Amino acid sequence: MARLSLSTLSSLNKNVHLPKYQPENYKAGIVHLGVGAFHRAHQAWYTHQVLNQFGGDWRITGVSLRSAGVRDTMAAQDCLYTASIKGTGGTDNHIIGSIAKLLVAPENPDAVIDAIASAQTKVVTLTITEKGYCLNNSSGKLELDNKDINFDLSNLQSPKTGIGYLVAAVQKRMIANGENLTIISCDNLANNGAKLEAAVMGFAGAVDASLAKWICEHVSFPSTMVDRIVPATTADDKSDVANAISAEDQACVITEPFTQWVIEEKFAGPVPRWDKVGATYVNDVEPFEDMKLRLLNASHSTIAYLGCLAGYETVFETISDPAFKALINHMMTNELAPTLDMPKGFDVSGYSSSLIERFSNSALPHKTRQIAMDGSQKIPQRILPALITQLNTGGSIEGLTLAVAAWMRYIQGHEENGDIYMVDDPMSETFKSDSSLKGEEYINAILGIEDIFSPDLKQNDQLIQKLLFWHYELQNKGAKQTVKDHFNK
Ligand code: CS2
Repeated sequence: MARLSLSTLSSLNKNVHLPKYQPENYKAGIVHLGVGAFHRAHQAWYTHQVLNQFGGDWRITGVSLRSAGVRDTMAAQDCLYTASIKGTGGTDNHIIGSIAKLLVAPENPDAVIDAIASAQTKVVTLTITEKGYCLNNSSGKLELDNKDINFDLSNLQSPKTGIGYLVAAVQKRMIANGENLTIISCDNLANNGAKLEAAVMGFAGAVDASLAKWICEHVSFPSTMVDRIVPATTADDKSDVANAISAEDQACVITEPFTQWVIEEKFAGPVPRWDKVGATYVNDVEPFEDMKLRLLNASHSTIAYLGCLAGYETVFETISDPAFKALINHMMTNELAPTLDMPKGFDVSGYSSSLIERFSNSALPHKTRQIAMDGSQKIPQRILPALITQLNTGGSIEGLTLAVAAWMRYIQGHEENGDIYMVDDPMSETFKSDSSLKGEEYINAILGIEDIFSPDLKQNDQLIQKLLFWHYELQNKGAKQTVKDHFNK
């Protein structure tokens, strides 16, 4: 079977949606750091829709910060790939042409710095995951003693981190052309724009005060809320896509019909008309970001940890268990929604029901283990803010504490039947050193990790007692029975 490429586009299956533009007619105007599946199904999807409707020099130069895998795969198919959209009503395949080329940072750091510095680039977008920001959890400042940041500060010509690249490139831009730049974080962090700005300013301040001043005046960091469920692509997905489009595609992404992008309207220069193709520009993203992190991502992480312990492989399988569905409904209604402050008239309960429907999409197997990774970075974003509010206001904390206890149990690295698995988390070594502790000692040790929990939480007796209760329930009965006994109303 031929490989998907510009020259095979015309021979694809008739029902495939092709780009309505000639990709090679448009230049790049965006640089994206972190060209994983999420980017290809989200920001690159929106930009593709802009090109479909309006054209323009808005294609994307994608940057892989570590490995050459995505570049090698995509270069072999002229950077084209399929977004395969799977709903319960069937699958729709779209060929996306918005990515112009890919760079692999360690191979050629100058090319990445030059691409961002170039006056042709108006916008930089990022999906570098929570851990890519290198911020201290309690001070909110850049961790200058983080080993990669430390390396970058003395090796600005060939940095390792996304933050190092941004500062090196913006410095070059300031000298080369002085053009404004909009840098958009697309990671699942509350106030992601402000966080990115804090990281960049922290780094720039350590390099040169006049650079920090220039950034204040010429670079903007809008906050965003990004949403689309994108499971990791499997070999079966690739073969389904090949059959559906009649060409081999090693870079395809599988996603759901739903997609949302809310962007703070704080642009330093031109941006694509993403708002004409489904994105929303608003003055204040925070309520939307909080809503998505707390209702979607907190539920996702709860499903991931309890689902993994219960032996459920996918979100769909987990939510199909009535007791788990009851737990998630209870959390959304009684523990998460009450902590939100949404614009008047916004239908939070409609949003929650639509999430249950999205989790129940049987056509999209989303692995609980995929969501379970990096919990040390996700729990503080997704679960703790609502938990703290509920503790302060005397609200229900049953589900939230069960979620935290399940995560604490998950990071011990063994199944309920004793089988060992790898805990994929930047703090896995810390967890390992605590994993032999028992009961209250274990709970206190994990609660004492200040990179995750603020110090007052480990003094909170109500919290400790609840976590301990769930810890013993999970240990004695297992996750399935625990959820059944307490939530199957
Ligand atoms: C998921 C998210 O892997 C995870 O942690 O919770 O990637 C989730 O699918 C997206 O945020 C949905 O927009």
